[in-house]
Amino acid sequence: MQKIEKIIKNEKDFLIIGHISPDGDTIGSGMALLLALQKLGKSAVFVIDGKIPEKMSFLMGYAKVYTFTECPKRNYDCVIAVDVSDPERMGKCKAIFDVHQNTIVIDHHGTNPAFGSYNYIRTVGATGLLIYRLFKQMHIELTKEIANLLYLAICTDTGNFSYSNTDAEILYAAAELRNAGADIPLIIENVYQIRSLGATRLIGRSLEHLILAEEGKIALTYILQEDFRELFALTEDTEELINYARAIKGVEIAIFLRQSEEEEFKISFRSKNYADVAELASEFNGGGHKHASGGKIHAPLKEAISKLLKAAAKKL
Ligand SMILES: [Mn+2]
Repeated sequence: MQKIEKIIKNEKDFLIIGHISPDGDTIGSGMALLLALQKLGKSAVFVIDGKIPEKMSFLMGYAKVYTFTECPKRNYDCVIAVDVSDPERMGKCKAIFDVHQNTIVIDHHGTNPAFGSYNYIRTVGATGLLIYRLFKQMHIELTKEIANLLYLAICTDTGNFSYSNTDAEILYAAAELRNAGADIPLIIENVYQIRSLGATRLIGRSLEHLILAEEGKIALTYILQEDFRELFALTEDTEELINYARAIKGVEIAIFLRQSEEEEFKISFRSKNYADVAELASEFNGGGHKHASGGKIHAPLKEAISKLLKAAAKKL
């Protein structure tokens, strides 16, 4: 971290890259870092190859998040990837990262191959906590804006402080962010308590598709492209669907498939107690954490389901 601190102090022009299918952690961490760098008198740009979820747009007034196409293509002094578990997760922005000599990776995924010139990788609850540590180390003031962004980052990646990654340090950080002005009711209302009509309808559809296997220890569900069209729902509306499968009593592994093309599915995995779904995801072009991971599969629906159920059964 000291080397990273030095680079941040010395360099002047930064590009921050978040991950595709952006979540609260990558958005909150990246934007907090952006504001901090600007406060230090640096110039900085934050880019994500992907759409900011509607429910997080309430914090987007603080600064601009560039799309890949809009992103100013200049010779940055340093490129920083936040919450990016592997280079592919940068989408089109990977091309910018790849050709740069001075790169930093700040991330909390255990499967991260440490692909930066400098890497600050610790398996903690959220990348937001690593950014928080960095700010403490550098005596960067937690403004109300930064507090809101880091709170968003850590609360979303800990399931609003309910997953097993919720440790004392992250709770202390949350307390300090609250002290610094984090508007918890505003954040929770937007992120957890308002649901679009499309997302509400998708819950019903995904439960109609529910499949249980291995005596109820595996639950699988899916949403097809036609479901999105029929229910006027968006890709981002699927995010919490896997939780309904995971919540079923007796389920250890939950699997959710989202059809991205005719014979292609994005997969989410969750486990409750002992199953390692990071390992499971690595068999399906993906990775992540022990209890939450993702991947993809290229196959017709029926074949995808049977392959997934078979592979998941081995992790029980
Ligand atoms: Mn994260």
